[in-house]
Amino acid sequence: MADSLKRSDENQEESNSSKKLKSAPATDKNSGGDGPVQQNILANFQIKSVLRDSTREKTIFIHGELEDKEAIVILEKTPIGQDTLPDMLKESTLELKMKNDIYSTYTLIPPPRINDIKSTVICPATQKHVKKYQAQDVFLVEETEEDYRSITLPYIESQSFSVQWVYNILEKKAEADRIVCEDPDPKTGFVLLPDFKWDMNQLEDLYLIAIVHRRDIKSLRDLRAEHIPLLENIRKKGQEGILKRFDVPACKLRVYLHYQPSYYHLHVHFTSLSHDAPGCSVERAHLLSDVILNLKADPLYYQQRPLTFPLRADDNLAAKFRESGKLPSC
Ligand code: M7G
Repeated sequence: MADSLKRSDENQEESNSSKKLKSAPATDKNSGGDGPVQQNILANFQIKSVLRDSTREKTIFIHGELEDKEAIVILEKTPIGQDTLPDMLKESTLELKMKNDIYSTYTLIPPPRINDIKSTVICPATQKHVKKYQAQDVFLVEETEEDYRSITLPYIESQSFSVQWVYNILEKKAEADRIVCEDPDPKTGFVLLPDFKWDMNQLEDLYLIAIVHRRDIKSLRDLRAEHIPLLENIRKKGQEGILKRFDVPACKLRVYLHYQPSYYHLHVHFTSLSHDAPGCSVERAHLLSDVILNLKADPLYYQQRPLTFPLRADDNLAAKFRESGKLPSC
């Protein structure tokens, strides 16, 4: 049953370890899912502003203060999921909202244990985090090789997000028990683990990331033909690891890189094809298979070709492109 975390008997061992991963306590080394009930730190969260309230994504992004530190809190209504359906239908209370001919609408109030809200806390948050989650106009930019050298690269070097969380994962200082598979090879190796956007409650919104061990590749722009073995290794072992652990075959996975990424340490996104994951649209996502083919056809494809990507109006990189006359001030 591919659309559920339930798996076949021969995969039961991995299934158990996947459940263990969910029920492990949330410590620094170990930040797995259904951990012990914690003191509700959010009770003291002082709301400053709602950055974005997406009714489509059923997600609200809030900026505020937590223990005198700037913080972002993201609250997301989780998908219902097929596994909880029977309990939900049996155990909920139902309030009639309206009835007209054959049509009726209700508010269904499920019991708390199947009514969870995925909550992400970033604290201390920087101004850049605040901007990342704020609703904004977006513009497309076409970046040439020269633009990358003179505008984007200096920007990345001066003000990109810290990738300390990435190093913590690679050095097993955080999320160590969430690792799905790892290849330790310093040149072609990587760590595959659940993305923090995925609560691991159901496979419908499966989302993992493969983070490379080597630290010299910032993004798609740095990829050359010499990196093909690394990329092929990530694709092959990443797909195998996901099949083994979650029983989801390669043909149901969308495997891609972002350009521009938020974090400039090479990583690859693995999402369920059925999930409309944030950032999987054509202006930002580059399918790993296409990237490999492009590099085989032209070893310097990503160094020399103009690359198009979206930028938010208030992004500092957008300001740099505007200053260079590359982005209209509309
Ligand atoms: P990206 O393409 O650099 O940027 O992807 P995006 O966030 O705009 O998509 C980085 C990916 O890493 C995203 O999918 C994040 O959700 C994920 N991510 C970010 N952080 C800080 C963490 C983390 O601490 N742990 C895990 N597991 N994933 C993270």
